Amino acid sequence: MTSLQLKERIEGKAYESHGQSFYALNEKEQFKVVGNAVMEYVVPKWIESKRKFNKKKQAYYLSAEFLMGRALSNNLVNLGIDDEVKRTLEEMGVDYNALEDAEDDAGLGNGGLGRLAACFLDSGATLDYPLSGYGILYQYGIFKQNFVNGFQVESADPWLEHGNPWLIKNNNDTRIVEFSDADKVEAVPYDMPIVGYGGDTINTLRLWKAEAIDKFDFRAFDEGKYIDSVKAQDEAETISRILYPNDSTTEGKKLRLKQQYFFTSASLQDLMIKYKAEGHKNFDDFSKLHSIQLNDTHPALAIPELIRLLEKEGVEFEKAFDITQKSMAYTNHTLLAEALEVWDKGLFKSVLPNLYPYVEEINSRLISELKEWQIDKDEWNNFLIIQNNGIHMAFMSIYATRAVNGVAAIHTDLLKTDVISSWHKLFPDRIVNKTNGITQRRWLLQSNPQLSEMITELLGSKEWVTELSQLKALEANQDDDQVLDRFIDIKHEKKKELAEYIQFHEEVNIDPDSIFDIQIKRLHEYKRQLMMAFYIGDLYNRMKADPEGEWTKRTFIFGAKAAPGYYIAKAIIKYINELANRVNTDPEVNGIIKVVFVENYGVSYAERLFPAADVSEQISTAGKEASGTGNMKFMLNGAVTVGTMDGANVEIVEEAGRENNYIFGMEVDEVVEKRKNYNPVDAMKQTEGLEQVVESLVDGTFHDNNTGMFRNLYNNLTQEDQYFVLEDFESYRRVQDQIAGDFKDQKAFYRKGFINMANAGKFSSDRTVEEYATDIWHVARQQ
Ligand code: 26Y
Repeated sequence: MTSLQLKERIEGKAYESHGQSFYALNEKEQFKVVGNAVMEYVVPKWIESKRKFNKKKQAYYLSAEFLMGRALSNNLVNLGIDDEVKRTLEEMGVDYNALEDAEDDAGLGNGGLGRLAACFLDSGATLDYPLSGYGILYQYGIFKQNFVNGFQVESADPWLEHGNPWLIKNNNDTRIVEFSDADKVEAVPYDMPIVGYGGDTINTLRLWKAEAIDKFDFRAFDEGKYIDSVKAQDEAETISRILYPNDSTTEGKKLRLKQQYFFTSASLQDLMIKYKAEGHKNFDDFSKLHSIQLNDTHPALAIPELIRLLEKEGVEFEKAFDITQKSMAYTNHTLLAEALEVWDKGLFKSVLPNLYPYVEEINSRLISELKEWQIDKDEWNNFLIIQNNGIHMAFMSIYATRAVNGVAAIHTDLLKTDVISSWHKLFPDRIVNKTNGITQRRWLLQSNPQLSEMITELLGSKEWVTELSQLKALEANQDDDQVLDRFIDIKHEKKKELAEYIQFHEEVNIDPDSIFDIQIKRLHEYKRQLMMAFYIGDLYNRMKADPEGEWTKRTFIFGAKAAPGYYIAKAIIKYINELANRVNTDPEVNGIIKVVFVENYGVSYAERLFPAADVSEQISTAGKEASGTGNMKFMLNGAVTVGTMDGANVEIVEEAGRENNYIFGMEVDEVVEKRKNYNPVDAMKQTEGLEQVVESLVDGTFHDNNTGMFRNLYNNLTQEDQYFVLEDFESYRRVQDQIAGDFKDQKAFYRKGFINMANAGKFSSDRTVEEYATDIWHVARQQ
């Protein structure tokens, strides 16, 4: 395609879709038109990909969340037409960066679990694996976050408002989902192309939108009941209206249950209809052609649903169970007991009366096996799917799938030895580890072109883009002054870019010469944003006491959304904003330290933050963070980690060396030991300066606008401190102070970051997907 052809295509699209000249359109419209032009390029390859995977075994990633972010640059880069398109747009007088910024993020996820799904799709397509995604087309993605007086305020995210060029509605594949005999809706699929790097494979993310079967009630309209006439449509659409902005804590919400059933049932019907259309006379080969990965238990209703659908096709229960078990695998993403999904039995029966009997049958099958294996009755509550009026989705998922995996080595070990150890004894081969990963295409190639270019030059090839382990060869350059200087210059440039962005969006002026110390992730007590805030509070107090001291310049950056109903998390946001306000307006310190809490942290903001980081904060209480994936994005961009021995941090330091990172705090066994006998007030009083910081919550230093929030936070800490913020504070402060010292020798400091980058190879999602494909899915690449 020549640049003239592309120009004509873009101009033609504008006439067609807007009845206007391309040049008269606003940025959002221009983005859409360019997206449409790119789709013309995508579609033929997409059809070709579908053809090459036809009749081959395929993997299906069922997930309630796909945190995709933007697609324009990703698609252009992966298609290899980014230079060409940018040049053409430039010739047309279009500012590409503005166009890129006009795309709304596809924010169909809360955090790590949703972003992991997106990275996996990118890797699957890049590696030419037949991997499709199945999820929900939420009308509203993760809420938008604003700060008003330092408080988080949420608003809706109407990401589809201006249309979306990447979604193709496929009416022919509409399925009917039956909640009960009287409650049925249509599931209408919208397909998004997943363009692999190199453009050889284009896979599909199929997102279901709920609609009424009878969209308009003529009778009601005739009778003048206008609202009633569209009531059915409105009710049906509610099912795919909004992503639950909740991570970790489950709330027995009827609508969430409906969402889960809605997309799993539609997806399975989809697979079965296609299977039958291929001419299979029975379902004997179903599990040989399908691997269904359950992304946590959110799609676990797929288990009884597949059995139900198979029985409807005449397959008897035992056989259906066998096919289901052979087809499915389950990924666990949490160690927090409160995050394991348990549905109220009454609620379940009322929403899904036709499905419930199958859950009972699965449970009965389990009981007969427990008897057969002579498991002591006292132990049964470690297994029973139905118990105490609850339906345990994790138990069902372990029992009725082929493989269960954790997402980092330490997490998988804790699953085996603690959380589900009884199951591990029963099925010693079922639980396996698949350490998470991230796609280097988005998190380095696109978001950090400067560093990418340097890497390509040093390695003499661009192969690292699909073979990240090649970064290891960069270790040979770790003592090369010129290389380190250039690495430092690039980091500085990314910090300058971020500083400009933050100046514009947050109206805070930050200094690119200071250490950029960044914590970005969902807000949760176990992730301990509060501990970093306490460090800043303590540092502030020390600086005030010694204003003439030699203090290192530092910028502390936070980005986090709190679940709207998570009161303590919201109190922490308010506290950090108050602290930021104090520090940033105090002329005695604000030339040295700054604190910024960026508003509305999401994928696109993340793409600016990771490349600009010097220090990555991964400070969860040991044993609580399953893996983390932000930690890997920082590492890949050459930051050092200040972290606990938790999640994938363990493997990060295993790869890059403990000496190149800042590890602190209690380890898992110490946490277990400490919990037996912990007095938070003692811990606070024994740590110099800590009491003053904690007291500042309630002694009038900071104000919570009389909400009582800070008192609550204070009580929480001093009475329980279940995540050991006060206990770990001293060792955290020690490494943080050490960083301030180490930064004075820039070369030595950035050398550590460089070594981290060189050792990030393991954390490519290409490696992870390869492991899933070989060990669990048994699917083959098709070039
Ligand atoms: C049940 C519902 C309320 C719910 C919704 C979302 C529960 C959990 C979640 C999301 C969980 C999540 O994002 N977990 C994270 O998964 C990452 C990918 O494996 C891990 O890296 C990270 O440690 C874990 O917290």
